[in-house]
Amino acid sequence: MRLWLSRSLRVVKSAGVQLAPAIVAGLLTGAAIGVTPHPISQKNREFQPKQIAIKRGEALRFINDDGELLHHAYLTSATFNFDSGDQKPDSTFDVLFPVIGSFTVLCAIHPKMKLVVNVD
Ligand SMILES: [Cu+2]
Repeated sequence: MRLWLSRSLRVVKSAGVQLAPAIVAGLLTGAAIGVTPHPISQKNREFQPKQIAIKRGEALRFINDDGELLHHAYLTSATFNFDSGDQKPDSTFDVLFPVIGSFTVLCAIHPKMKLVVNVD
């Protein structure tokens, strides 16, 4: 990884001033895959997106961006569980999905909130 990166950076350096910023941005995005959590909004008492496909080992970031409301994301299944507890406004909660499967995340406070997570 380090070798690949330094070789790529040399390419960026020789690509000239105008092209360099775009290439560097692409490199950073590529390096972040697998570590940057996928954001999940909870505005208006809805998970947004309502469905998401991720790879095993990736994470979701539940953002309470819903004014003064509390949320409380949880998942119960045979292979994987989590429970955020009551989530305060303007806070985030990250969950890494370590197993493959199709999961439904619910909110303990708002029964209509539903998020389907497909992990492969
Ligand atoms: Cu909620």
